[in-house]
Amino acid sequence: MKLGLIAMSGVRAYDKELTQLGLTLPGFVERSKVIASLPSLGLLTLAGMTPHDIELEYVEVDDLEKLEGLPGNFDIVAISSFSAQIKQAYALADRYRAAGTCVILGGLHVTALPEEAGRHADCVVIGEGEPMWPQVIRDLKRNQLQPVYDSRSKPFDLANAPIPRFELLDPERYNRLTVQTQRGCVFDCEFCASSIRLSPTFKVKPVAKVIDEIRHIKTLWPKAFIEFADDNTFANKKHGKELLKAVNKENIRWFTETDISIAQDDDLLSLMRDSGCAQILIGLESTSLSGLRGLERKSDWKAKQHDDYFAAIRNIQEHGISVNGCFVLGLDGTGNESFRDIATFAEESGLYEVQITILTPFPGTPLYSRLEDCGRILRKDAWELCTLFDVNFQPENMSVSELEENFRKLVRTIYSEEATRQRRHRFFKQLKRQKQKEYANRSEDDE
Ligand code: B12
Repeated sequence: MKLGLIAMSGVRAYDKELTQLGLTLPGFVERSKVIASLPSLGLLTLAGMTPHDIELEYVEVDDLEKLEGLPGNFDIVAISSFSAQIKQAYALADRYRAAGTCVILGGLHVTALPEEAGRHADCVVIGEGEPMWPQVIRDLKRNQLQPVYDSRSKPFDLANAPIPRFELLDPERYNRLTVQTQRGCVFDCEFCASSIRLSPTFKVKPVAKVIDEIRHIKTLWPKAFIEFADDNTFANKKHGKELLKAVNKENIRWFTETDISIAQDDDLLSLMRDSGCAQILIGLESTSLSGLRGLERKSDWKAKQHDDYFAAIRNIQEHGISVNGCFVLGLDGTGNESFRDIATFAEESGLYEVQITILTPFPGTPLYSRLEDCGRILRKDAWELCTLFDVNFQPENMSVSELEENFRKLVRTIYSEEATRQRRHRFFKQLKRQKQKEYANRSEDDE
């Protein structure tokens, strides 16, 4: 039996003008080039649970239009799904089925809309893949594959996580590899379309397991750069510190996403720096309190952090860790002033890097339901717009074209060569000042 693991791997923005603009801006291109080379950890994880009598091949499909014929000669294909490329995934699935190949669909989009996905597959898997995959394989072998497997009532313990089969990848093609250390989140942000939609409860992977994965990667890529495929790596500070102490011995460079509360823990920050942290990405979301209010639905946590943003960024960066601060444009409670405010904040806060995206109602999110209920979704089922760079909702305090046009302008401002250079320069100057201060303090202590 030959099983093809198929990841859709293209997409940046649907808006052609923005794509064109992105191609000419150094800061914008840098990050997209780097991350575009990440493989599908979801599929490699399932591969790690697939018995060895099943032959496996990992394939990435970027653009269906450029595809001649169908990749591989597979009996079954397992296709992963994000919303932005789901229509291409469905078209590919339809082609495979027409050619007699059995199609299994799973992933974030399929979990949000299993009925839609079911129209293009022999089988859909809802939720985390691991709890159901052994049964899917058993049923496949017995020729008794079911149309739907739902893992939502079978939460997966990450202590049982398999080692992803990174050896299926072409070592020449990848320079960064992902490792997941946790799933779900302690917060509940209205727009979040990430692993909380698969695993509503927050859970962490045992540190020893994470290290096993890193070591496996190092056998294949001795100088691997690791990106933790987490939503909030340091939500659990105790686990985070244990993890960092172990990572410290692995001699790697790594990147991750987390929240601003790390700024209150100097020990954690020192451990991050010492263990090879290259940069962290933090969702600041908005520079204004009115933009932050109501975003986090459990305790309005994001709004409560607003007053500490500057001090927090300073403290993290003074530890030698550069911060990529992320902002969402088009949030309720924000208007046309928000574009200028973000540009000013980027300058005054000393942020090393800035990421801006457009508020995106992904299917299955509370944001989507709310906007749909008030008739604010512009195009129903237009999942190709779920790129984080395209507008598919009616903003509260600006027109759609104002959001689009001002977003493009802000992209030009923030990612211009000069602004990017200045951000880098400010960061390194700040770092130098901090080192001098530490040196002076140490000398005083010695005297
Ligand atoms: C790494 C990453 C990427 C990589 C790799 C993508 C890939 N092929 O896997 C790259 C850089 C290529 C990428 C691209 C994009 N990304 Co991205 N990315 C991530 C990131 C950081 C981690 C994803 C990850 O590895 N998770 C861990 C794995 C284990 O989870 P998983 O893939 O969900 O798989 C599990 C289940 O879903 C299931 N499963 C998955 N597939 C299948 C298939 C079958 C058959 C079965 C049975 C089960 C199954 O089993 C797995 C184990 O439980 C997340 C954010 C985050 N912190 O999670 C964003 C995220 C997934 N990306 C996102 C977006 C928007 C994009 C882009 C549209 C950006 C853009 N403008 O181009 C593109 C879309 C590309 C596409 N194909 O459509 C959104 C997607 C939201 C959504 N619901 O669609 C996320 C959640 C970030 C966000 N801001 O919300 N991304």
